[in-house]
Amino acid sequence: EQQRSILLDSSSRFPIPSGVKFSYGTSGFRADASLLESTVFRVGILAALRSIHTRSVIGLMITASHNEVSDNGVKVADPSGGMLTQSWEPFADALANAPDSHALLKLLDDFVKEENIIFEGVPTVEVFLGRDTRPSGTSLVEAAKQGITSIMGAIATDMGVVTTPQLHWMVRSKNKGTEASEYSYFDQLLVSLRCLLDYIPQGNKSNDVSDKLIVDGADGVGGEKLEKLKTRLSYLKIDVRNRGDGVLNEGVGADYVQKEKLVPRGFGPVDTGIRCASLDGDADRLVYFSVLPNSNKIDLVDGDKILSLFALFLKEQLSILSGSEDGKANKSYQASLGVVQTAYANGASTDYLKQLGLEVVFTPTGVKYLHEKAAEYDVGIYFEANGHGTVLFSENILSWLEIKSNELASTSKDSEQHKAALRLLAVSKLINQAVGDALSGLLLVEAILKHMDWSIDKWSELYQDLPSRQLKVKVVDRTAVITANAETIVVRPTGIQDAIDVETAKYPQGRCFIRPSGTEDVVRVYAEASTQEAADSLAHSVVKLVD
Ligand code: NG1
Ligand code: ZN
Repeated sequence: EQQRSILLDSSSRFPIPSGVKFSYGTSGFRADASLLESTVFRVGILAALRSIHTRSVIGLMITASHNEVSDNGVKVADPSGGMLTQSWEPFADALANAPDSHALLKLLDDFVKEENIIFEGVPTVEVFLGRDTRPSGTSLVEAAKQGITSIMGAIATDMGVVTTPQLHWMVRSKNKGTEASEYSYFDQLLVSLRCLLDYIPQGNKSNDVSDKLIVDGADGVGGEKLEKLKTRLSYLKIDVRNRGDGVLNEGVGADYVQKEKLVPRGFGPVDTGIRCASLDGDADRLVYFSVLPNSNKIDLVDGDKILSLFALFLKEQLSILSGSEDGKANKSYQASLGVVQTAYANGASTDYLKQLGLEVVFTPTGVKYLHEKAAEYDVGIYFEANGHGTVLFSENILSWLEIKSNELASTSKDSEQHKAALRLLAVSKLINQAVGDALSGLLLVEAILKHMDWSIDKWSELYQDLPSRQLKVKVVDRTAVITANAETIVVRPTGIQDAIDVETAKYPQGRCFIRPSGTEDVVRVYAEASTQEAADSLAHSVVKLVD
């Protein structure tokens, strides 16, 4: 009874705006910030219930990532630090759209029964709150707090302005019983980076790889955090630009750089020859680039190439480890290595990875799908072309690596095998195990380039991207488009796929697909072909089919 009146009272302070339908897409709820208070309040309730149900810390992040500054969004991190379980998404949708307090209470009642959420005997549970630098974040955090604390027994812990991956990392760390502060996050990154640098092959005199790096912070939280991290980093000389003085994501950031293939604001021809990287607004995406001479165009090194670099390095380390000193294969453990991409991966990257002998699998767009797939391997690497991705290590391989490295430390310390084991362990700590993380990804890229003694040009030349074009079409109802085979084929409306096939067949190396966006009211069109003109023309002709 007391619980009911608290809920009725608090929810009446957050009426839902009329005429809006909220949907928990691939990255939570997103909308114009002015529409989101009731949604965030309700997600606060959901996070508290999830926390009670799992008896664990849950995360609630307020961000709209690479979207414009006037937008905002909210998403939930599960106990492992990963995305909210998909089975709760329909509840999230229903909750966000409940017309009034009474409907809300009824929904909550039903869901608590259905999921069998037990309140008795629960110690106080905790929800970690984080937000990016959007001005609307402060009032939305307040709404979230009200939602969380309207569930008896739940408390909110405000982590302040953090990157999305930091919050996910903190949730994971806390639930593992380790420290969850920003300081300990930086510590873990720096210690594991140090380890990788300590085991750089002798003889790499780094003639090729400079220690100079320029980073575009997208005028968001990433630049600010990198500035802090930088003060504890002796190896690299990082020049952080777009640290928050300009407008968030406007002509800056990983999304802009990857889609437009142009230098972000604050960069120009003077930067030619220097390795550059770009983060997105909440620092969970990372791309690299170099500025082409005398122009504002760039040579883009996207998520697919970051993935290729990681795959190459990890494959090498695993094979050093599995070959024994006398040349016979070590039978004690055969680690599975898998690579996960989406249909947006450049065709040339997929060819390259397969030619390395790697297993490449595809999932629909959205990190929750890629993450889930990658978790099936001992070492699973996933990346979206836009720069979101990470490397997951299974519990099995981690414990095997621990045992193996201890064993090697006593039998053959400093052997190549011993070093490979230590490097792999270091990668598992450096790269965020919860979610794609631009800061940890950046440090891993830097360590591997140093290890390989590669310049960004050498890295970029691993393979040549096929020219591509991405367009979007505003539609009345994007849910009318239904796809199959990891979004490569349209099943409804009928007839469209045949028409796309006819267009695609006109172009050498042509590939094209359409899918409804999970974050915007649009249908996206992607086309690839042997020349830029051909890719553009294919994309435009398919746009006409959708319109
Ligand atoms: P949608 O709007 O579903 O295409 C976009 C990105 C995804 C993912 C989400 C979450 C593209 C083509 N799509 O999703 O990869 O990053 O945003 O932010 O880049
Ligand atoms: Zn992001």
